[in-house]
Amino acid sequence: MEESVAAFEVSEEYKEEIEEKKEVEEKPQEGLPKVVVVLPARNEEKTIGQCIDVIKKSKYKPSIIVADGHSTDKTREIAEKHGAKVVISPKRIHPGKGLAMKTGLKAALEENPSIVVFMDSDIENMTPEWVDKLVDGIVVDGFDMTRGCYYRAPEDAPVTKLVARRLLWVFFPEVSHFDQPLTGEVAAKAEVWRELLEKDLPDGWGIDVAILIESEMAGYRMKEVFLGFKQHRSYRKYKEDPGKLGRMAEQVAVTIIKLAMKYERIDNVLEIET
Ligand SMILES: Nc1nc2c(ncn2[C@@H]2O[C@H](COP(=O)(O)OP(=O)(O)OP(=O)(O)O)[C@@H](O)[C@H]2O)c(=O)[nH]1
Ligand SMILES: [Mg+2]
Repeated sequence: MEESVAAFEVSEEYKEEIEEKKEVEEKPQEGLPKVVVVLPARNEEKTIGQCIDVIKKSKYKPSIIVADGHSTDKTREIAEKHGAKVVISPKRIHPGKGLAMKTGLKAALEENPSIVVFMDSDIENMTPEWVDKLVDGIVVDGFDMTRGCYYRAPEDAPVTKLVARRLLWVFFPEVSHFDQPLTGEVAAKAEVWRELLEKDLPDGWGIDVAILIESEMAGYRMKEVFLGFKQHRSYRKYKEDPGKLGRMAEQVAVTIIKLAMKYERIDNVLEIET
């Protein structure tokens, strides 16, 4: 019995060879742009490992940073185990998606990438093609920013439907055609992100719509990329009671109004029949 076990033992040399091969496989192919994916996460132990594994399979072989908002579950531990680098927001604030994204973005830019991609870490049905399609939109089609859009359950996305899209129509009609103005799946060239970091982006839920508006006002070329159906954990928390999204609705609305003031659009309200 002992003998047959020994027959299957792998030599040290062979192990080294496998490790070397793995390293090559994990590096992007020559000629492909360097891509970093940032995953903001707060208490996402159920999905973070799977998201990292899926993203690793992208043809762009991205490096992965988890921007943790002081999770109290095993998010950080699992992220590291699955091979992601973990950075933590400098302040424990809630809601803190924006602060986490800015923290993750700074860490990503230190790696000198060509492209940085954000993906939510509560997604249950992500595939490697999500990253591929977003990055292709920049590398192949020449856009500065690509933004994921998807089918969602009919009751999903009340803040998008009732707040973001309506207020964008009032104040920034040039972006009101975007189906998912609050998408968490966004890719852009590193220089675009560097410029956006100068814009004092919000620390909370306002960040996604601020990225959209500021990118439009800076004249960047953006396109939405269809990613299929989005199934995410957060939806289950509010599907019985959309009132749980009150804080998000408030922060998204206030962000749009503040930017309407900044860009002297606030008087647009005078045109709206009430
Ligand atoms: N680091 C950090 N991440 C956060 C925070 N709040 C949310 N996130 C992450 O941001 C991503 C999006 O948050 P969700 O709660 O899923 O909200 P959403 O899907 O954008 O919004 P809905 O479509 O309305 O559910 C998830 O990966 C969260 O873990 C936070 O305070 N800190
Ligand atoms: Mg979600």
